[in-house]
Amino acid sequence: MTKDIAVRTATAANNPAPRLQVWRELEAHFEKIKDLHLRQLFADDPKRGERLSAEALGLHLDYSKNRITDETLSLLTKLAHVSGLQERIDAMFRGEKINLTEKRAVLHTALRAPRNFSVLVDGEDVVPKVHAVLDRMGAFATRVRTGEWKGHTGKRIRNVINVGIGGSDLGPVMAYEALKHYSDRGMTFRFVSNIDSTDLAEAVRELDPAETMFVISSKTFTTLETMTNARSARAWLLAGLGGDEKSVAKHFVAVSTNASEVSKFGIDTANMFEFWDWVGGRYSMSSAIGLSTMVAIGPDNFQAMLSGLHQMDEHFRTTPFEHNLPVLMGLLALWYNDFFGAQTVAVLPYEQYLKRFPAYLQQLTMESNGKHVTVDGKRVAQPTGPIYWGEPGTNGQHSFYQLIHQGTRLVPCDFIAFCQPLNPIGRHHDMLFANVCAQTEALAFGKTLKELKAEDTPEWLAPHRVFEGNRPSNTILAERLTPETLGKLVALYEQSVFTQGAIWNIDSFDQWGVELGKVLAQAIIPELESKADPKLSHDSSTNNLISYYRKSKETV
Ligand code: G6Q
Repeated sequence: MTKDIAVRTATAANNPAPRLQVWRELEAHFEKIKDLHLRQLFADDPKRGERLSAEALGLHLDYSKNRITDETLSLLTKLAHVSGLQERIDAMFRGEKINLTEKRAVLHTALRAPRNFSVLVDGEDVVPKVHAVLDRMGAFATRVRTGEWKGHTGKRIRNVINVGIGGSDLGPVMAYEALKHYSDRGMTFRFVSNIDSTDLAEAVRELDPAETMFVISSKTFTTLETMTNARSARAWLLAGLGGDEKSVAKHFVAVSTNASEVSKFGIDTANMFEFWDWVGGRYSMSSAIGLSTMVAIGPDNFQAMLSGLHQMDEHFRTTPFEHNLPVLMGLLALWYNDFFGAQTVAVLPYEQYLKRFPAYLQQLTMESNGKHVTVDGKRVAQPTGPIYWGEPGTNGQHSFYQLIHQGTRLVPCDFIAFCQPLNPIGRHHDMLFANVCAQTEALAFGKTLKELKAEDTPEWLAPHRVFEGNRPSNTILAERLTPETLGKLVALYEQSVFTQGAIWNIDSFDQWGVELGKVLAQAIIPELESKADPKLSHDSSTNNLISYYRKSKETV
């Protein structure tokens, strides 16, 4: 599809008149209910907790502790309809080039489609290609895991280091940490992303090069950080293995869309795992970028994760908005962002293995929806992309929850919890789960001055101890954290991001905002490294910083 046709499709689906009309209705509705307290909403409807929850694919979403009424939900779903959300969903799954500024299809959903599916990109069914790569990854992962793949000296590989950044790092490291319980504990997995040499130095520390494999993960295979780290990793390996260039083939594999750059680097393309330009970096953990995850947890567990992703994709594609988990979550995030003026969403997993999940979500949500213009290049009319952040519970309770409970800002929260622990010890899990319930209860209902007085709290202290409540939260529950459940959770957030982006009518799949800094850095590197004093022509602040650094370097 050409850009013009694509723009027309997108704007036709987003005919501004009905959208604006519903937006006005929502504004009027917001004025009516903005001060309504969750205490009141629950008192008026004793069954609210059961009524305002949705169940799908083994995930339970309790959204009753949100500052909404039935009318809010019906207006929000109406907004989704008039914004052309369903048309956009269909266009994405059909392989249309909905990433308009990069003229690309957006088909991470094809990466987890079963073999019998068919997804056309420019007339070609991509599902057979996807499965061919998955099969090669499976065979490779099995060879490494069983020790059949030997390093240059004949030793088996025990350490795998993924070298990548952004989308080629955050998904793999999050998935590895999340599914560590299922990983091969006889092996070590590390992740290097930062161009700060400390990252690589610490990752290879105490490792035997003869037992170490590097997975160089880069869609473009030109990214400064990844290629610099890859070259230094190569030097480390050669230094440890007597400088024999032939060793590279046994200790380096590549995941990329760019075969010619892979081969220029010296990696045999027989050891390259391919993906395609219709996979965005932050949506790539289910592509070959997941190779290190697959080596860690094995092909069957990786398949289970893909199945979870696919199930949620299908739920998103086919379920009426009123019962559609990603749509509901997307609409609620938009409600707080655009009507209550909330600037952030806290994601609070009560599961230690999900410790990197908030960091992963930061890229997914903020790189996708941190946009200031619509698909047709006009300034957006509403704030877009809330800031996502978080930490695993219960740690957060002893630090930043104070602000969420008693501060002056509204911070909608997503609590994520599991009914069964992966490492049961004594009463830990009941205590953990009690904290989830207690926090959402305290946030919603708080503690009034009257209640404090009834407890004989001294008058001077009482205001400090008041919890106003009315702080909204979602609670997402699942039985236990499995590869399949992780897949469902990831797709839940991916598609919630899609929902929000579709309503704002923005391109959630480009990331021009990361480009400018990269270009400027390329100009500054030679100014830091040149022997002769460079002629600096930046602003006075940047010039000063460069001079300060150069002076410090001279003293070393
Ligand atoms: C994600 C972005 C970005 C990308 C990195 C790494 O959507 O595109 O985070 O993943 O810049 O890029 P390469 O994989 O090309 O090295």
